[in-house]
Amino acid sequence: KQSLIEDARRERGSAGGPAGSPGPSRYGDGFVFEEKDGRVTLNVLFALSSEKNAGFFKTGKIFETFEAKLLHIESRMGRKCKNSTTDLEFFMKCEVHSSDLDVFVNSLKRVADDVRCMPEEKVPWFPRQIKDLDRCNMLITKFDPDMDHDHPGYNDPEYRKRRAVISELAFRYKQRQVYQQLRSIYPSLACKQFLDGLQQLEKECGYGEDRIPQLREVSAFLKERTGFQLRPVAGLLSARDFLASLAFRVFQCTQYIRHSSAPMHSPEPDCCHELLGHIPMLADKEFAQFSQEIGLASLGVSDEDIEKLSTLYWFTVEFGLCKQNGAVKAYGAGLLSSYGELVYALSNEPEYKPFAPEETAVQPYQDQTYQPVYFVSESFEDAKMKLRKYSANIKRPFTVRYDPFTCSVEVLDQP
Ligand code: HBI
Ligand code: NLE
Ligand code: FE
Repeated sequence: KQSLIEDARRERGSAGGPAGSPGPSRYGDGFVFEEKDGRVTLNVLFALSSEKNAGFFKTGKIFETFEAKLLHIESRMGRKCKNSTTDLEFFMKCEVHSSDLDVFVNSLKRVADDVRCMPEEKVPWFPRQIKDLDRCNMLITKFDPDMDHDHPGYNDPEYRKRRAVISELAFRYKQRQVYQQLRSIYPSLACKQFLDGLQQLEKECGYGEDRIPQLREVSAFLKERTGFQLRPVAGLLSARDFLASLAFRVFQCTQYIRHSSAPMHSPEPDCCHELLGHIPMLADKEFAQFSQEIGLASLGVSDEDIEKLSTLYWFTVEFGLCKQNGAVKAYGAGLLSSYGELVYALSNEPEYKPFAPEETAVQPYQDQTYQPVYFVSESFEDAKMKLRKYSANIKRPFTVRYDPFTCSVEVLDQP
């Protein structure tokens, strides 16, 4: 694990002093240090594992040897390393002879870990955008139950463990990454219907990088556009149950979010997938109609037909590509919610086949990682028509009809 200080500083990208200032001096990391009367002021960051605390006194010796003038010192508990010892992290501001800079830092590197050295910043870094707050993560540990002997929880290991789990979550919180990254590539890679839907959602439904909208508000939005409504579901449903809900214009939505260590792809559906992948498409009238038809076609059919329908659903609603204005665009939700796969699918790497329901329905698919093959339809409308025709031809000893007034399915036995 990287130390927090390093993390924060590196991301902040500390810059050197302005070029052309009196006698700039360089240190190996490429920073420019401002020299004044033969001395430079620098910030040094380093970590010492708690097992070898003696290291601290060794660093002290180095400061002494180089006649460093200490200006400021902070220390704090670092995060647990892999070997489960805890680092103590130090932050020191000091002044040394310019000519000693290299040797000084290298000496420190011999006794401490994660040594980083950078010039004193003229103006302290500060956040410019809400997303920069991800980097405002410098903790003050004065009242931390791990550090403060007087803390009521100091002697309660269970309490401290729980606190540590919660802290870890807070540290990993990267609020806007998924939305921002995807949003930036949609205009060039997503189909028109999707872009229209997303724009409406941003305008009228509070979509944006700052918040994850509630199921209830998105459901109300969709209901007004296309009559679709959302209901919460705990996880992956059987294909039969999942498709059946579409017959009623009900879309089953997961509530949880993908793990923050893999924001760009998740093999299972999560709220990013539902909200960014599916919802904008379900705001399109024709697409909504088409989704309900797949649902109606699935009611009461054999397991083999469910398997085929769900494969078709997979290569269209989830991973479908279509031509638009001479270019290939994505309309599948599984693509539109995964930065990694969206870029991959529209690169030269994967194989493309023309969408043809009979063939597509028996294509083996991949649900762990990116698809090796995608089906491209001549147009968005073409995919809908072909799939509609396929669905209508599935044999059943009865027909079904949806009654929108009672929101129920009528079953008519065939003579
Ligand atoms: N369940 N919750 C949920 N979300 C899905 O997207 C989903 C599912 N179960 C099955 C499934 N998708 C696929 O098999 C489709 O191809 C039907
Ligand atoms: N791979 C998609 C994503 O990362 O959002 C989810 C696919 C769910 C079928
Ligand atoms: Fe999905």
